[in-house]
Parts: sequence; C-alpha cells; structure tokens
Amino acid sequence: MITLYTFGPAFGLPDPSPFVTKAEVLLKLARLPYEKKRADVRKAPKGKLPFIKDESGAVVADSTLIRFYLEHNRGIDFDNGLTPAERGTALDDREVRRGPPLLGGDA
Ligand SMILES: N[C@@H](CCC(=O)N[C@@H](CS)C(=O)NCC(=O)O)C(=O)O
Repeated sequence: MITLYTFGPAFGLPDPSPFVTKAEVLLKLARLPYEKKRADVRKAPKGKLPFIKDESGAVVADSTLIRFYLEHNRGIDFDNGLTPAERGTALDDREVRRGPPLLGGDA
C-alpha cells in the first residue's frame, strides 16, 4: 500500500498544505488504497511535504512527481476523456505556466 506523508490536520483542514491535499486528491482519483502518516518535514527527502513511499520502498517527493509516478507506474490517466488538444492545454497550464519542479518551479 502507498503511504502518503503529511503534516496532519490543522486549522480545521485535513492538512494545511495545498500540495499534500493535491497529492491526496490524486490518490483518491486514482482509487488506490493508501494510508496517511504524519511526517517530520525536517526529515522529508526534499525538506518539504508531501512525499509517498510505495510497497517496494520507493520514495517519491513532490506532488507533481507523485502525479507522474501514478501515471507512469500505476497506469492512471488523470486526463481520461480529454481530447488531445485539451490534454495539451492542461499540460501547458499545469506544467509550463505554473512551473513544474522539473523546470525549477515550485507548483
Ligand atoms: N513542489 C512541492 C512543494 C511542496 C511544499 O512547498 N510543501 C511545503 C508545505 S505547503 C513544505 O513542506 N514546506 C516546508 C518548508 O519549506 O520548510 C510539491 O508540489 O509537493
């Protein structure tokens, strides 16, 4: 089972971090079983949350890379139903305009 490492509930929210929330929504959309554990952010692989660990012990840090992991390792198509043009627009908005970690951004 995948473990999602989080800050834990705060301020009346399931988690105060939008990135943790994004990763959890991705896991819910993927309909994969997962568990959540609170993590000490100072010990996180990149010094930030979220990160996940899978059954094999593989660790993926960063919500965008978690999305890539779910798409490429678990065969999840989050853009299912979109036309090729819509997929391009979504990718452009998500990964180029907002600046993905792979391009040095922090979205
Ligand atoms: N690009 C990362 C950003 C993660 C991020 O900035 N997390 C913040 C909380 S919202 C964090 O852990 N900050 C801890 C710190 O900077 O010390 C992602 O998408 O997961």
